[in-house]
Formats: sequence, C-alpha cells, structure tokens
Amino acid sequence: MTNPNPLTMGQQFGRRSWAEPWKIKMVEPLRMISREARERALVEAGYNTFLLRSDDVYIDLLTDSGTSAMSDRQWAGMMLGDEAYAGSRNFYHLEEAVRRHYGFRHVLPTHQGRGAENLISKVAITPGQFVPGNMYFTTTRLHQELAGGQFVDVIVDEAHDPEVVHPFKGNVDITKLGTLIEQVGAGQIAYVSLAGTVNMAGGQPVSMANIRAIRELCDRHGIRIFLDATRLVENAFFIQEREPGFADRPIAEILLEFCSHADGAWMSAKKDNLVNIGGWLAVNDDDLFEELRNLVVVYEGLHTYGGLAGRDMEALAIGIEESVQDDHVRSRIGQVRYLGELLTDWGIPIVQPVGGHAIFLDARRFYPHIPQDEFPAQTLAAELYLDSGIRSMERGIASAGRDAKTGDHNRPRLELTRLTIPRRVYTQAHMDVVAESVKVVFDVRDSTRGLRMTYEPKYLRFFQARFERL
Ligand code: P71
Repeated sequence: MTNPNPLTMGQQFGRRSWAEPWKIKMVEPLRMISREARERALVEAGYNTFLLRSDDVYIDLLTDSGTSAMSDRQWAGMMLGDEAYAGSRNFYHLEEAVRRHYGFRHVLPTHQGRGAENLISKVAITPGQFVPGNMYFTTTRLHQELAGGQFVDVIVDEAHDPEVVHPFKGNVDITKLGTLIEQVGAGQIAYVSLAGTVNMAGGQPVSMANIRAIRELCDRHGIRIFLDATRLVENAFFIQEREPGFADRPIAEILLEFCSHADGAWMSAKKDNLVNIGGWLAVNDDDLFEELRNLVVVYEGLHTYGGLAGRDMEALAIGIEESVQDDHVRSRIGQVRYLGELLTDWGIPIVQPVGGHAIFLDARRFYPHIPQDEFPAQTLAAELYLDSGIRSMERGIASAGRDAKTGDHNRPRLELTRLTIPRRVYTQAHMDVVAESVKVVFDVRDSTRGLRMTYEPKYLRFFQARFERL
C-alpha cells in the first residue's frame, strides 16, 4: 500500500531537514553475526561491552573517542608527516592551530587526553589539596587522586537529575564553589577543573555567563581554572544556540572567548578534534609551562611530539580547523538529536535535554525493578548488544568505582547507558536501526534480570570487570 501523505523525518518533527556537509568517498563494510553468536560473544566478554571484539559488533556506539572518520584533507596530511625526533614541522602546525582556535600560548602534544591529565595533575596539585570540578570524569578524577588531590563535585544539582530540562546543566554552582573555598581556604584549592560539555552528565554544556562568574570568583581568591577541552567545540554550539547574544557569532569565536577565561586546557583530541589518536595540553603561564615541558619527556616523549607521530600531529592540526566549522558541528549534533527525538517520541527514558555527543538511556527508569547493585545500566548495554549487535557503554555504578575510604560502591544518582555517536561515521538509517533496537529491548524490559560482578579490577574497574546473569 502506498502512503498517501509521505513525510520526511524532518517534516514529521516539524522542522526543515539538515544534511551532512560532506559526501562519502570510502566505505568500510559492517558485519552482523547471528543472535546465537552474539549470545556466545557476550558470555565470553563477561557481559562487559569493553571486552567484546569489534568484529562481533554491528553498530559501534561504545564511544565517540578516536572513532571519527578523518577527511580527505586529514588523510592527505598523514602523507606529509615529518618523522623527525625533534622539531617536526607538524608540531608547529599543531601549535599554531591550538593557539589560533583555543588561544593558549604554550602547547604540548600528548598521546591522548589522559596523558595530558597526568601532567597537569602532577604539576598543579599539591598532595592534600582539593580539586573542585563540574562532575567527575573517570580518568580525570583518577589522575587528580593519584597526584594526591581530592575531587569535589560543584556542578549544579540539576545535572544529577536526568529529567530536569535546563539549558546549561554542566554549569558550576557558584555557591557550592564559594562555600568550598571558604571552608578549606583558597590555598587548599589546586585549581578549578572545568569540563565543557560534561560527559557523565549526558554531554551537557556550560554557559559563557557561568565561566565568567567562575573567573570572577577565582580572581578574588587567586585560583586558576583549567579546562577539559575535550568537547568544548560542542559546548560552543550550545552557547550559540541557547545563550542570549551569541546566536550570530561563529562557533570558532565563541570557543576562543570561552578559553580566554581559563589559564589552560587539556584535550583528548580523539573527540572534537577528529583524529583517531592524540591529545594536547596548553597553558598561558611561562613558569607552569616550563615544569610541564620538563615532565612531558618523562611520560610522553620530547616536547615536540609527546608520544605522537609527525603524521598524527598533522592530521590533528587539520582536524582542529575542520572541527570548529559551524556546518560540521550543526550536523554532528543534529544527528545525535535525531536519535534523541525518535526515542523521546516513543516514550523511552533518556537524559533530557539531549547533549552533544551521545544519547544517555536512563537505566533506572528503564529497569525500575533492577536495584542499582545489580547493575541496571550494564544490563541494558548487554541486552542491546544481544538484540541487534549494537555496542553501548555503561555509565553508572560500575563506572563510578568504589569509595577510597569505605571501600563500598560509589552510588551515582545517574545510572545511564550511553549510545555514543562517532563523528562523520554513521548515517540516519543507522540511527533508525539503533532506535528500533532500543524500542524492542524496552518492550520486554519487565522480564529482564540484572547482573552480578564476578571479577573486579583495582583501577577503572568498568574497563575489565566481568559479570554474569542473576
Ligand atoms: C569516552 C572517553 C574515552 C573513555 C575514557 C575512560 C573510560 C571510557 C572511555 C575520554 C575523556 C573524556 C573527557 C571529558 C578526558 C578523557 C580522557 N572519554 N576527558 O567518553 O570524555 O581522554 O581517552 O583520550 O585519554 O568514551 P583519553
């Protein structure tokens, strides 16, 4: 039967459709294995999606980290690698791109984000100091703790509630930050650790007004602000969209202004910056840079390569340029929203509003009958894989680890399963397949049982933990 009144998806959602500002030049075939084979693969992986082989995965939404597609210009750049041990020309291109778009004076390459986190934590934290931040990120907090710091969450309360709609759920609560400074004294604050967007809150942004207010407070107390710039370009998109006065400003300009309020930034270039591997650390202060430049040779490599090949730095320099283009960011976040709109329309509980890089399924509301100690978000990730071969990531009690003092589980309010969208990789049709699979798993939710952890590693346990069905 023909549909008498066919509507495009854009029309169904009451808006003009957008399309990607690129066309496809090369394709990578996908493989889909049988349900029986997925069943076996899942048991072998201990119900942990990190332990699956990617050959057994159909649509891989584990992460947007290092999984993006590079452009023809970036691949051409790979051929222009200057693999000199010292002073590679590609380093200078990278340095120039970071200076131009993030505005910081001194730049060090690192092998990826956590390499930069290690360096800044070691240099900027004195053991016993506190590090206030807008919600934790796993690797960021661990490096802060390994350096003797104590992370303190100062994000607005709204961030912990997946149902509250707020335009800037990544904001720091200025009162919480002010109270902490009063309680422990400014000298006991290592720095403010500010991420935009906030990954664990659902990819939620920080407003320009908020960073201005943090700057003002910190200036009064002589406290530094360091940014986690991993998804700061996406953060700038939300400022352009939602904050009065920014609608007509290009994303590149907003990004630069945001960074101008900070003392430095670390970056996992595997996200916004459109490369498969890489990171960087950038600061303004000469003395601080001196220390970092000395330390980078211990952990990463000489200060002009930091663990990266020349070709990686070239692809990264070009990736930075491409990543700040308005049409790129609009279509990237548009695709994430498209998936979010479908799921919302079908009544599936997700974190609202939809953030920049992923859809976060709210496993608490998805599986209200599974207690948090039975890993509802981990269960949901396993069920999605079983249904369709889609790989997602747990972001709940398993990711939160244990309290260093009591040894008990940390029990985060957010118990989420993340469907993370790589940049420039999947099509709208893939998003349809994903939405349909989530719906199938949702429809049989009542008969789904939770998991028990059978193996627990000491550090970042979610990566290698094993589970079995209850
Ligand atoms: C993501 C990742 C990659 C990841 C890391 C840890 C557990 C699972 C997956 C990495 C980030 C990030 C932010 C905000 C620093 C890093 C570390 N995210 N800050 O979301 O999101 O960067 O992976 O390059 O070392 O899947 P790195």
